Amino acid sequence: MGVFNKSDDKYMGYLSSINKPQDLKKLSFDELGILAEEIRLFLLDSVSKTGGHIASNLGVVELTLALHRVLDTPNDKIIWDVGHQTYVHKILTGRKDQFHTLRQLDGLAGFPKTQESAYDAFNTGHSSTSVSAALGMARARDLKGEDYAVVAVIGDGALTGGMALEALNDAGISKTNLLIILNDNGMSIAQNVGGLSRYLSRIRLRPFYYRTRESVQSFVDSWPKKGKRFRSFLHRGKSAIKSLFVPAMFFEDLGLRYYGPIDGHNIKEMVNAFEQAKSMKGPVLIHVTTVKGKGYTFAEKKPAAYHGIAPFEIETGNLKKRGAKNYSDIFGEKMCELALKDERVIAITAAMTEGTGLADFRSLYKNRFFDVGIAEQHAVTVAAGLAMGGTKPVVAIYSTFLQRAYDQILHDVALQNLNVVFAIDRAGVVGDDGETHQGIYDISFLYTIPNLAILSPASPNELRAMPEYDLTEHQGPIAVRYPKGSDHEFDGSELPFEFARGTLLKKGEDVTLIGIGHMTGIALKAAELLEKQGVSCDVINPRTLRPADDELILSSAKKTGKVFVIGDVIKNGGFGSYVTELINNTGTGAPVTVLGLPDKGIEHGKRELIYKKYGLDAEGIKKCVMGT
Ligand SMILES: Cc1ncc(C[n+]2csc(CCOP(=O)(O)OP(=O)(O)O)c2C)c(N)n1
Repeated sequence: MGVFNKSDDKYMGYLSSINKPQDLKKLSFDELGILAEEIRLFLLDSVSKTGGHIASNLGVVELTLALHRVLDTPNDKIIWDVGHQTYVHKILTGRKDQFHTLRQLDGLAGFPKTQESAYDAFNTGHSSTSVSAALGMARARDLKGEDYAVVAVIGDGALTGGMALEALNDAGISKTNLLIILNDNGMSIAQNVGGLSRYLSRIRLRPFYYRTRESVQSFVDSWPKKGKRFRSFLHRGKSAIKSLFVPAMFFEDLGLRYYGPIDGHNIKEMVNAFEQAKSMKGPVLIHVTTVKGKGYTFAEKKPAAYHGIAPFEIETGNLKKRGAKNYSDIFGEKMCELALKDERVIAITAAMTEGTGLADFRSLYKNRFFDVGIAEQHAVTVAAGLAMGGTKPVVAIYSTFLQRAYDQILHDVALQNLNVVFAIDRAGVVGDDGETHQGIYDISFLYTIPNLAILSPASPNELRAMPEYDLTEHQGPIAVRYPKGSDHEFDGSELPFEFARGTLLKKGEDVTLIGIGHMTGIALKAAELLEKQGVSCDVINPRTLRPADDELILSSAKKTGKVFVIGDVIKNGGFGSYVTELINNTGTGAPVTVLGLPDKGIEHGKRELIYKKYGLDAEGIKKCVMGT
């Protein structure tokens, strides 16, 4: 299918009359098919302006229509795994008119939010949680004697996360009524990986319809049940026959009824299957196959590039603005350089090759690159094993997803003081993706982990020296955390990197400003504003947050008598707390103010607007220092 013609408004008829899911029940299957095309146009028109997860949403248009056609939401509950594919659901559940505000401050969130709509049954953002949440909700329903359907929609990518398998293991023996829709497009963000993914591809190639399963089941069930040896022989025979005809024995053997694969772009077929499943007892898994990016040529051809995308031109598929070289690019370049010099250097990603800048590394060093799937915990312990085996592993994970692997960092890496490098991308406020994706907790939780050093560059260029130090000189685990994008107010790369040494970027008498990572540049800007008010500032770039440059911090605190630690991270328990304790314990007497984010979820919106809202822009810092 080609690029849609935006001016073709013959398609806008049905969508304008859909304000709630019940409105879908009036439409025929043909009309639903036309509505699906209208929704695609609407999605493209809107997401090309706001940016967002276009490819996954184009892929689930028919699936979402079929679900809402069959279910009685919000009484029935849908839990969307990751939740990046809920745009169609939002459009159908009364949020069409606000859709242009998607991912903007005070606008619609890019993920399900129970606070936003009664139709959003559970908040998601991190992968592989849907089956657990759905099972819990189904159990609560049963215990309370209530009656509604609970449905988890999980992608094949999300199925590679350990939690999803833990949940299937539990759901299989649960006997509770639970519907799991496996939305299989063969893709995670990029091509899906691993044995489970290969297993699903094999099933996709054997498209037996769900009716076959029923007939095979009743056929084998009709066999006689007498005699012990005969029974055991029959049991083996039944399994063999079933495995010939029922494609997904894995799910069946876990205790789930499996139906599929079903064409996830055929509304009628899905509606029939969902209706049957709704009336069944026990946990049921329906496997639907979809095409990521469906209907928009560019996204179908390059689904990874259109997974999460900045504003783009519909006609060409090109981004409206190309950014400068960002932190992830520089990290990726540096990794390639270091791998060339030392063949022990290994890169590990948990399904984020492109996002973490490792695509070139993957091409150049295939044998030393591991995409482990959406499995952050496993990624970290694999790294521990690789370090134990004498290689030099670097695990690149977004700050927010590293939360998953807290115990693996502590138990498997840090307590054994292994040489594992953690490249923590998207640290700090991430902006559009919002609450579930903010990288604002890492310093605080990493500060509790023994033996772990933490670095934080103030600019993309300042990052250059850090992986080199980590891989050639450092002994023990080390994390380098850096933000999204390329924005920075100050370069700093000309100052050579020295472990555990900060740099004094500006000398003053009245106050000390310490900026964490790229907040250093914003602190410098605040210092300029403060100079105009007659307040002169020491500005420190700490670079190593742990072990910190105590000497530099204390000497400045003694001189100015007033310290401000500024970070786009939560205030509690991190570097700000460390500096406060340091100064208190050494009797310097300088009051320390920590400027950061409050102890609550931080919403979505452009990063600058979030900074402004929480007083973390230069003006906000100036005001805080002046006490105005
Ligand atoms: C714990 C965690 N790690 C990484 C991600 C980033 N991420 C978002 S969507 C996605 C791929 C999901 O693939 P799939 O479930 O198949 O959904 P699709 O987009 O293909 O529909 C990844 C890796 C995440 N959301 N959560």
